[in-house]
Parts: sequence; C-alpha cells; structure tokens
Amino acid sequence: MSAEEKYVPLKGYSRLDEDAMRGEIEALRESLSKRRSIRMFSNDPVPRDIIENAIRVAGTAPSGANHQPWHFVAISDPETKRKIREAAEEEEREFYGGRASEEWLDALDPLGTDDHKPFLETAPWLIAVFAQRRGGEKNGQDKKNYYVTESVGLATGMLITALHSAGLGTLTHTPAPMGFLTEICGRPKTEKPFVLMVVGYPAEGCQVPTHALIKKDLEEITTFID
Ligand code: IYR
Repeated sequence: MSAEEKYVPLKGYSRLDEDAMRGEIEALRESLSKRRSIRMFSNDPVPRDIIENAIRVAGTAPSGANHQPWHFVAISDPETKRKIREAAEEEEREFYGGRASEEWLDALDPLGTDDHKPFLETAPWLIAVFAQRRGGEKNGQDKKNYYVTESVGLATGMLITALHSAGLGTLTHTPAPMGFLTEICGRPKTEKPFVLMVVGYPAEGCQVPTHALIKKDLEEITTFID
C-alpha cells in the first residue's frame, strides 16, 4: 500500500468548548448511572432494527489490529431461547449444587441468584457474543487475532451502552461453561462464547438487588498523577 493510500484525513471530529464537554459527560454519567443489570424482563417485543443498530454500535469498538474479533448471534426465536434456557439451567444446577466454591456462593448471596433462569425465555432478545481467535479485518480471513478478550469486552460494553441509551434493560449473563451456545447458535468451534446478553424491557415491578447499588466513588477508583 502506498504512503498516500495508507492514511485519510480524520473526518467528523469537532472540538467542543469546555462547558460543552462538561455538559456531554454529565449527561452520559447521569444516564449510565441509572443502568442496572436486571433479571425480571417483560415479554414485550423489541423491534429487530433497534437490536441491529445496537450491534452496529458495538461493531465500532476498537480492537487489536482492527481485526474486530467478534460475532453476535441475536435470538428472538422462542424455540432457540427455550433450548438456551434448558442448557443454561443444567449448567447452573451443577454450579449452585456443588461446583461453585463457598466463597463464590457467598459473594453471590446478596444478588439472590439461583439456577432458575426464566428470563432466558421471557426476554424478547438474547445476544450471544462470540470471540474469534482467528480472523482478520475482513470476514473469511484466517489471520491470528490479538487482544481478543479485551476487544470483545470493549465491544460488549459499547453494546450495553447502546441498548441502555435506547431505554432497554440488559443482563450480562455468563452461565459457565458456555460451550452449549456454540452448538445451539451454529457457530464454529474456533469461536469462544464470551457472554450471553439478555435484552428487553424491565418487567412491571422489576426489582434489583440493593447490593448492586453500591458504587465506588471517584476517589476510590482513581489515582491522579498530575
Ligand atoms: N452464572 C451464574 C452465577 C453468577 C456468577 C456471577 I460472578 C454473577 O455476578 C452472577 C451470577 C448465574 O447466572 O446465576
């Protein structure tokens, strides 16, 4: 690639004045501070184009060598959701019934979670996120991918942010192990299930654990060296 082809001017960037910067960040902080992981979903449908655009947002995430090592499987089909619920609950029965350490179960106690996952069928959408160990900047390539976990984590964070901005509730669900998703979603074995996002409107009377309201403040999470 010639030096002229290698770069293009940065487009669409405009510098904000400092008050506008403060306003934008405050508005985003205010909005995202209301985001909660929810486990009580309404079965009201969510139009597919909203899910598509949220995934487009996720697809803008930065990634190692721009290989975009992710694949999203968006599921609204009731039969597939039922299969996922069954497989997830089977894993969770083992998890809660002995596989998890006492320490882990103690940490989960304030969340009140158990092996029942009805939301996997109630919620209108499940989005299974897969991480690709190999790929490239274009589909069909077979190059090594880099910083796969970091990249897919960033894309998932942006997906959650996009869904929240549309007024949707999410749950970041990680039944372990998640191998069953590979088969149910028809993905290649070279991809690793990364997370299962549950997406929809909060149910009427939806409750969230008090524990999840505890947020560390700036001084606890930050060191400035300035
Ligand atoms: N996957 C289980 C257990 C679980 C683990 C963590 I770490 C959580 O933050 C929440 C749940 C479940 O979904 O119940």
